Amino acid sequence: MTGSADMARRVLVLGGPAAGKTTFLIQLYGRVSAGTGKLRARGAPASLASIEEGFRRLQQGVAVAHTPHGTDTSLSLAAVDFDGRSIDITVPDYAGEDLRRLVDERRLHDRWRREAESDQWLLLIRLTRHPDLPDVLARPIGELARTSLAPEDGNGDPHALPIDMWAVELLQALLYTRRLDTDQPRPLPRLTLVLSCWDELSAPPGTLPTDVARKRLALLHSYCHATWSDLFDVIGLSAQGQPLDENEPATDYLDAGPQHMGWIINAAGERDGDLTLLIGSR
Ligand SMILES: Nc1nc2c(ncn2[C@@H]2O[C@H](COP(=O)(O)OP(=O)(O)OP(=O)(O)O)[C@@H](O)[C@H]2O)c(=O)[nH]1
Ligand SMILES: [Mg+2]
Repeated sequence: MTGSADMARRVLVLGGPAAGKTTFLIQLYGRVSAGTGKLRARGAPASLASIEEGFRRLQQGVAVAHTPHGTDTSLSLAAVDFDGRSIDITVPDYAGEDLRRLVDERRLHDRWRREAESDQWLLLIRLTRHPDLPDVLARPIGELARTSLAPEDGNGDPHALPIDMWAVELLQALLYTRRLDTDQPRPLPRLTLVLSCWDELSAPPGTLPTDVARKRLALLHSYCHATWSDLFDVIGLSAQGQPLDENEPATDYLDAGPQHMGWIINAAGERDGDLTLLIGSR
């Protein structure tokens, strides 16, 4: 990192298996390095070890690999924003299954206690990995838990929770640990619900991410809204901009480079190529 920063910002990216965490991290690094968005690099990152392999894969136009169980790394970026303020951003990477276990086992290891202290939480949910989420108000909870599992979501476990209930449990556990060991009330971290792999949703242009969340993740959306109020927002993300194969290189990627691929859908439903807007976004 270069010099001391005006602000250090720890960003916790939360997401289960294949939610798109690693791909987002790599693309965020690419955008910050390219220097075309809200946040620009002000020096080389201390280490690229956490994203090196995935970065090479995206350069070659192929999908990144699954992050192995037990991984505990983070990417640190030294950046500067539009107003010339220097910001150090630290984002961890880990295997989604490790986060899932946190809720299943109802135990917060030291690592997650540490992560819960972050300034901002980005909760990534990839809706296509989950079946159409049923009407929570009209059906009993037990029935929902049994019937709304995707095979890859529940890993065949009949007790696994549907994604919106799982996410509420996760947020509650992290908030609880954040309040431990302190007598002082702590401010809430900013919370962004990120609907990842938005390109898979085939949503018409102008669709508001918050409307999709309200409809498909009703329980989670109303919980976040009630708890976080104006510190909560919903953003769409397509870190890749399109599907990528694990072996067959995508020619657009080879031609343009990954730093020109991918976009967010902001709260107003507009597409924006600046992925750095997710950091400290409103
Ligand atoms: N269509 C589409 N696919 C994406 C996008 N982002 C990631 N993917 C794909 O989703 C899969 C999982 O992406 P990862 O970035 O490895 O997800 P992860 O959350 O790090 O997964 P784990 O490491 O297993 O926890 C990969 O096959 C990616 O190519 C996107 O924006 N659009
Ligand atoms: Mg990963």
